[in-house]
Amino acid sequence: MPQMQPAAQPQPTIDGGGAPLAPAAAPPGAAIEPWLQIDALIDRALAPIAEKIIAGKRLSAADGMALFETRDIHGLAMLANAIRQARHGRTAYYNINRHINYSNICALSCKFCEFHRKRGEDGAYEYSHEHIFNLASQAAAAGATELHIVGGLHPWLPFPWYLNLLEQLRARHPQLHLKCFTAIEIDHFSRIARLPVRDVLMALKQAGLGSMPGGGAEVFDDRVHDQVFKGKLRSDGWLNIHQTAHELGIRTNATILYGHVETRAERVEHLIKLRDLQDRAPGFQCIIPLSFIPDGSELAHLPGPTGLEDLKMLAISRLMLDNFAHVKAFWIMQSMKLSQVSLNFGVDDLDGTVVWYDITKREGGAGNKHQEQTVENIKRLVVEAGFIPVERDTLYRRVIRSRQGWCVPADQPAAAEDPP
Ligand code: V47
Repeated sequence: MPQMQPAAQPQPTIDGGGAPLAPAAAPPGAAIEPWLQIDALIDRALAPIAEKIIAGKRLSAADGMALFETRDIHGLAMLANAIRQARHGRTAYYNINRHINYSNICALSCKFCEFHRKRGEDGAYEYSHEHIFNLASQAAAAGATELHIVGGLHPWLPFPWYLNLLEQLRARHPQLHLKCFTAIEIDHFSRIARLPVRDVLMALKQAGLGSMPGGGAEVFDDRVHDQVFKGKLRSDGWLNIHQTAHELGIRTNATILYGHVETRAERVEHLIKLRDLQDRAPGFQCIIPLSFIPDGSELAHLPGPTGLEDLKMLAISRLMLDNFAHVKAFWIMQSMKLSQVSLNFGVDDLDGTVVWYDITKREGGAGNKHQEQTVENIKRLVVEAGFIPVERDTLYRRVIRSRQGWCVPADQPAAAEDPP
């Protein structure tokens, strides 16, 4: 049993220090081959893709489209699973975390979002620092390793409010990893503080920011942008902010919000843009494909993705993003039942216990935002699916628990690389 010590959080520095990250390299063909039987593919259009995967060759946009068009769902699962298996074996990750959505007051009014409110509007809320500290204390007492903190683009909170929040959280709970603020919020801070994005990120890092979540990416396409989230940061802005974060040694996640007005070709382009950035400036830890939940949004007339489309999106993310270590199913969006199934479609991470989630709720549950998984339930579902549950921290290091608390053994590789 390793000695219990406080988990080593990335040391905040303002110079962006830390070892440069290597891209999470694709596993060699030899590791993949035992899991891929080309003869078992019913859709022969998948055979050349399987050969590319075995040869360690990168998939093209046309391959991505062929994968979306196939009806051979078992063949698709086999391809995605071969990569998952070679990278992670039977491990399925989860974490003990807590989402805190500090305010739903937002300068934007994206059509897909049921969360945003204007000042004074029914249901508008804004947490005080004290309230957030209480939530953080509850999270720490419940054994959480991570706080995931995001909110709307609040029109009048000043930048020091956010810096102060991180500083005080870090002082109170040095062991908790602070994964906070999407690129959209970072862009907003840069405007309100009249500071370049790099300076904003350096100040947040110094205040205690551990990493950035992947939200706000939506779909990297101007047509979709103008139709559904006009006014929001465009794709080049989102990608530049993540690139700057990576250059400063801040790890980030990536998302795609699918199943509304975008085409499959636009999804494939989105994934390729993420893959290109990961080549240029490695630092993404995982992709989280977010299944659009229409309820309560301005797009409530749309049906939202089917279960099969969810599985395809997760599997194709695994296949196209050969330089991403992890694919996460966020059970809030995909449902826990489908997330369990997705472990056999390339997914290796189920995110966390979550507890409260204000942004969306499936099946018309708006109003009741208590959305929690117990560790026992996550483990039960993982084991039933044939995998080994492994608790990770935000940087994908194994967490060891004892009666004294939790720790991450010091000899583990850091984010973006695979644990042994
Ligand atoms: O940015 C908003 C999306 C995102 C809806 O980085 C919706 O570890 C579906 O980014 N239906 C926030 N999605 C969630 C997010 C996230 C979640 C879990 C883990 C991580 C991580 C990141 O949710 C938003 C937006 O893209 N969203 N409305 C909706 N109706």
